[in-house]
Amino acid sequence: MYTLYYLPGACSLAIHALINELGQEVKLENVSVPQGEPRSPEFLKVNPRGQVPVLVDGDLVLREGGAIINYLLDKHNSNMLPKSQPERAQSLEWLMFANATLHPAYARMFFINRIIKDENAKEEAINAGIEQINKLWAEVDQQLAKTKYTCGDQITGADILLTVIANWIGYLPKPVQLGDNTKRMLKEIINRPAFKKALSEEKIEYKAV
Ligand SMILES: N[C@@H](CCC(=O)N[C@@H](CS)C(=O)NCC(=O)O)C(=O)O
Repeated sequence: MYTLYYLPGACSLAIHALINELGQEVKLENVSVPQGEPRSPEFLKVNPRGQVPVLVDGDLVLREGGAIINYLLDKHNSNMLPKSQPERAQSLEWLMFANATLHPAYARMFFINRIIKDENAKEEAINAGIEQINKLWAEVDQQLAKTKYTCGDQITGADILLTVIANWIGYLPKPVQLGDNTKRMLKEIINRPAFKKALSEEKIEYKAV
């Protein structure tokens, strides 16, 4: 059985939903602590960065979401990681887009109040950051105007992670714009039984669509 260290609604929700998609059993470890308090010493031993997701599979401990998604889909021979090229490379490109480009763009906005104290500088940084996020979602929307999912007719891990990130609206200082094609895909994914189960197990409401 897998163990997944998670924070409700965080990027770890994508791993949780994928484990459900794959029909695998998982022991869920919620690492939430009251605001301002450090993570538990037990969890910091598992991940000194104190971040989720962490997946434990026997002796293997993985601490990066993109690697965990790739590992799970590959191990279980899932169609959500295409077998042939160029689809496989494109699915990894979209996964990295979600994990390494869109996710950090959100993270910069989450911590802005802590980092910038000057109000004018903060306003400028927020406007620039939200504009960047809107541009990234516009890229997703342009792709989804052509294809059902980011990589064509087959849903991939990237689509699940994008669906999780889109729901972080409540943590942003200003609203972001999601296009109609994006909303269409999000609605479809949140109605998948595996995604619904993960939301309900983490007691998370989906508010992006
Ligand atoms: N590069 C890491 C980043 C993980 C990350 O930023 N996790 C966030 C949740 S989405 C987290 O644990 N935040 C709490 C914290 O940093 O203390 C990955 O993609 O797995």
